[in-house]
Amino acid sequence: MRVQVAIIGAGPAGMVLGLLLQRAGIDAVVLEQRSRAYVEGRVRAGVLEHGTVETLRDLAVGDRLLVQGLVHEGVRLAYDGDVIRIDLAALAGGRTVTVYGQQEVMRDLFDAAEARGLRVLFGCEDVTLEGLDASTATVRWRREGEAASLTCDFVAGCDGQHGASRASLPAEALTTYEREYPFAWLGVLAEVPPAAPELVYASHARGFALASMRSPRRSRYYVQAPLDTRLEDWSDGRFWGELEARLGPGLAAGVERGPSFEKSLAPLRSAVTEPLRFGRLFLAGDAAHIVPPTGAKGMNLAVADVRSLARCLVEHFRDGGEGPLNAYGPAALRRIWQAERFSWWFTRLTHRFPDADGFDRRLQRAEFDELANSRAAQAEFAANYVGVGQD
Ligand code: RFL
Ligand code: PHB
Repeated sequence: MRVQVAIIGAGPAGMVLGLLLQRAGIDAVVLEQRSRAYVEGRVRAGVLEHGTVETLRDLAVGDRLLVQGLVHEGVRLAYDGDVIRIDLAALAGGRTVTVYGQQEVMRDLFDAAEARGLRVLFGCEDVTLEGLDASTATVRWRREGEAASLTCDFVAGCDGQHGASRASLPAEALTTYEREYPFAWLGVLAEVPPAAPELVYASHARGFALASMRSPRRSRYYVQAPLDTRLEDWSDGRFWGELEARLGPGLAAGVERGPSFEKSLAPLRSAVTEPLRFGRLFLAGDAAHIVPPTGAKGMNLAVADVRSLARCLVEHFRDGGEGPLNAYGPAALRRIWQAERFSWWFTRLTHRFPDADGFDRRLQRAEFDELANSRAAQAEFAANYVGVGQD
């Protein structure tokens, strides 16, 4: 098989890129290690930035999103039970965010790929890349026990945090800048109405909590927990009790308890790998960077990356030359570092760090008060939350 672009990974980055390239008449194939059911079943992101919604609409995969997505014009922050509301729409020029689960996004993308004939090969194991510094790259894999390969002009590494693309490069070609956080998020899904009509990010002496949702009848809640947390130690009763304590009495009154049907632990990490291009390989999405989920940026950054990458590849195939190919990384990295900065700052503001003392706690409070009282601080928060700099 010979294609113009081989895309490794069928997460949000790989699938949006595949559909964008296909629309531009570029021959692309997506190689995914797992099954469609597995990728669609992963409970992950919930908040789509304005720019992500626009991209999905523009790709004509937004019909269900426009009907079922919950448009949020504001978001709430709580500090030891005191609550402020950031009016995103008023402060960010009418831009809002939309609550729509990543599982739903994936279903829409896979349905569109199937309907439009974009080739997505699931169950591709042992993917290896060769010839990234030659004139043609080769991708090899095994599927249902059979060895297979293709040649291509470019490879898009969209295979997430633990994928094969980045790992296949010589260590000296890349630098990873990173921060690990000494805690994780324990998340649950429950078939109960959300505690509040908008998301609540809560900082409390006991630790961080987040009240989110998937629909008017389905809630998604998180509490900060130690990295070595064992899920079996967290009964539903313990989870609800901890969540309510951290949200504070006002918000806790709105929490409806119910059985959880999903419980998971996600460690927090910030990381960026540079550069984003190595010869014929481009990195995009979680394969290139990780943000802690506090800013809800991960999937949005992945979509923003591939929107830029698609534009650069289309320009290259149309006009030739290296210019567009070299433009991708630097522009994407500026946007990525803005999201890294915001996610790191917001994590630091809202989480309890094990080595923090009274001084740190008072600084957090002062920063929260600044957000409560300063329209300028709120405007900066709103601009970052709805998404900065779609290039
Ligand atoms: P993905 O989604 O990880 O997809 C990569 C795909 O590549 C496949 N793969 C391989 N395929 C072939 N060969 C290999 N060797 C391969 N290795 C891996 C994988 O099976 C997978 O299908 O990366 P992508 O496309 O870059 O998308 C990134 C987003 O999924 C991620 O950033 C978000 O889920 C992060 N995230 C959030 N993002 C938001 O924008 N808003 C949120 O509210 C939000 N909340 C979250 C989150 C992530 C969380 N966790 C679990 C880390 C909340 C949580 C708890
Ligand atoms: C979610 O609903 O899963 C969610 C919402 C906001 C975040 C992270 C996750 O910042």
